[in-house]
Amino acid sequence: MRVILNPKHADHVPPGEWEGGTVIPCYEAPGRLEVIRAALEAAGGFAFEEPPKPNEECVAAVHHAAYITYLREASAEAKRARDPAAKQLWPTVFPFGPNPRATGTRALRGLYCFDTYTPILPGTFAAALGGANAAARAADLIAEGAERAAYVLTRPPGHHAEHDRCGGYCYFNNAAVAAERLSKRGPVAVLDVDVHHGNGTQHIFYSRADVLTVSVHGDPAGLYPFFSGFADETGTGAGLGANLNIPLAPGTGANEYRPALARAIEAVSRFKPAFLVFSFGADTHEADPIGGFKLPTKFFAELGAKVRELGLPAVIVQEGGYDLAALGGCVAEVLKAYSGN
Ligand code: OKP
Ligand code: ZN
Repeated sequence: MRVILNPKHADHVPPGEWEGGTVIPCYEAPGRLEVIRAALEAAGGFAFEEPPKPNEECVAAVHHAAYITYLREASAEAKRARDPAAKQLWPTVFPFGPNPRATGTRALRGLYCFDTYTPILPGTFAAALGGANAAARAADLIAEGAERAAYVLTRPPGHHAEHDRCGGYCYFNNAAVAAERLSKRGPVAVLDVDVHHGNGTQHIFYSRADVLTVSVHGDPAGLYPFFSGFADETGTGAGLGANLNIPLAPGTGANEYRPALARAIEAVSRFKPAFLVFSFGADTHEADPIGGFKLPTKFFAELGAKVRELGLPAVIVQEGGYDLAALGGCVAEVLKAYSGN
């Protein structure tokens, strides 16, 4: 299987995340990508390549132009700063309402971000764009029929990033970039199995009838992102009925997960998509420090095999997964099963 790697991922190294009045260590770190890469190299059968040179066109297709400009300029501002504290841009004010009058940098930081886990650093724009470009490249390989499946090995993740807001460690929505590109050639289903609800992907396609979004995740009543991912969110306008959320209880293990996955796959299959975007997060693993689910490593082979049964050409996009000891093995199991070995 071809692996499209984000060459710029290590430009973005979060110093921590702002939680309840202090900065705590952040699990979303470059080592995540390194352990996945090492596991795939050890497994064999994977060919690594980088996307062509940076290009913003693919993100402009799913994100607000002013948001993209903000991310580019805020990263440049952080790069220019001399004071170490000014090299991390954190939101402090969150403008709300139908017509927020946000123009100055202070207000923009909160206008274009919905939490305090997602700082903008000197390399954030380049790293996020590298991931989006990797997703676009993978989508093109699938759209042209050059491959039946391609894997996007990237961080930071993307599925929480909305049309005009970053959040949940995510800046550009890589899965949405791939889905949008594929949707030019036929209907697309996005299946998101990260333990956290893919609110950004849902948000971007919420009124679209040609892109089905399905997410299986921890109940947002008790898990991040808290404000999105409930079962009654089913789409709007032309997209009504083209969004399915399957929230599961904390502590979900393989026995509870299996029927939920079957329901998700059945919904994808009924939609009769031409392409699949598989947002894969390994933070459902029993050892994950922030997930709260109890899936063992061997379940990930079953997961890959079930998704493969759909028989769809697929872009597989890396989302979360934070236990460095388990992460590589989970990804290898899913991808090996997806390629049928
Ligand atoms: C990103 B992805 C932990 C608080 C939660 C945000 C979680 C973002 C998850 N101290 N922080 O979906 O894996
Ligand atoms: Zn997650």
